[in-house]
Amino acid sequence: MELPVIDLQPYLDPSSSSGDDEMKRVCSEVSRTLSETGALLVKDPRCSAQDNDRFIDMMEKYFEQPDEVKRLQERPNLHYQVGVTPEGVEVPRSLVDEEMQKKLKSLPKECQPLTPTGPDPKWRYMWRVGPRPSTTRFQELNSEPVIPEGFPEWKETMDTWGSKMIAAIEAVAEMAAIGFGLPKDAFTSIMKQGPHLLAPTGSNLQRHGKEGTVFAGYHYDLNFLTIHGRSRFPGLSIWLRNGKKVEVKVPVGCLLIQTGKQIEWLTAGDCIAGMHEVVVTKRTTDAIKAASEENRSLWRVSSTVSTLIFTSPLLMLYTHIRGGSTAAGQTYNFLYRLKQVGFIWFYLFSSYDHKISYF
Ligand SMILES: O=C(O)CCC(=O)C(=O)O
Ligand SMILES: [Fe+2]
Repeated sequence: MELPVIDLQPYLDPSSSSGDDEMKRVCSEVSRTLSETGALLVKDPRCSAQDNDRFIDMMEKYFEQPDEVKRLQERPNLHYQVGVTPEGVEVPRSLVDEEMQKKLKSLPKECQPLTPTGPDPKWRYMWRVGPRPSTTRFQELNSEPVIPEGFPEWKETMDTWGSKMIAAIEAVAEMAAIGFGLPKDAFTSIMKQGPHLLAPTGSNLQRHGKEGTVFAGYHYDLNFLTIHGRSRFPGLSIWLRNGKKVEVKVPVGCLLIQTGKQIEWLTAGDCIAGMHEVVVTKRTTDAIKAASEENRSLWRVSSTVSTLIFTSPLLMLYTHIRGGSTAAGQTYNFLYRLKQVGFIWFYLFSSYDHKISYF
């Protein structure tokens, strides 16, 4: 299945669009696609392939350094919420969540994810993007950034790419809100000052390039929406709402957006958090071969940006009336809202924020 590519240009510059009806149709396509597939491909004229390349070039250079040099940016006392996370630290949910393991065994064989045997062998770098609140109960989420030595361009490159990706997400979030019949700023107003993260992964294909290696075990992202630029090495597969597994192909110059758990809570299940995994496939090994022949880096870098809803108790709920006006429908709505409040209570008040892992 090919995911549709949504061009954001007419939304960003309405003078180039063909009218209100067309705009509404595109917004409905955005919300419907997010709801049915948990993923969306977009083209944003503000995020060029060159911007993505500049960012990936720098991250390849960073990840190619010896492990002990990278470890100088490790901040385990801040639960890795800034700086580098070495390989072998992030544990995929499917390794520990028994309910998820049962569910995925019920999928048809060809749609089952690969079973991870341990923590993910990928590195990650966490860099906060955008303004932070001046006071916060969530110190780890708002800690000072870590800048590695020898990269004078680091801050500018990270901030530029990060804010461009967030701008793209904001446009999509507005379009999705319109498509869902909500106020245009329903999502963006509660994203302001959120602990958004530029969180690229780095996977060493020279060491772990064997077909079948699981870089990121089956999981969903614990955020509002995730956005990625195109990676130089394929390997990401997503699961559609109907359980079908799809290997994602991101065209050059396009961005991939995925639904996280927060949009599931906020829409009371109109969207569900998109399940995905990153595995070395035949397409990845072909790309490894081509890169080796051309003497290019064998680090697979993802330009992942994770956007989050502001960590404030003022989180709003948007529940659709899904069950209709019958008594059964109303009971369903009530139970769903109760479940949503429970989720959000857990998110805000449990000690879970101290052990946070967004991916
Ligand atoms: O490496 C990728 O392409 C995506 C990794 C991922 O799923 C994540 O960072 O949550
Ligand atoms: Fe993920």
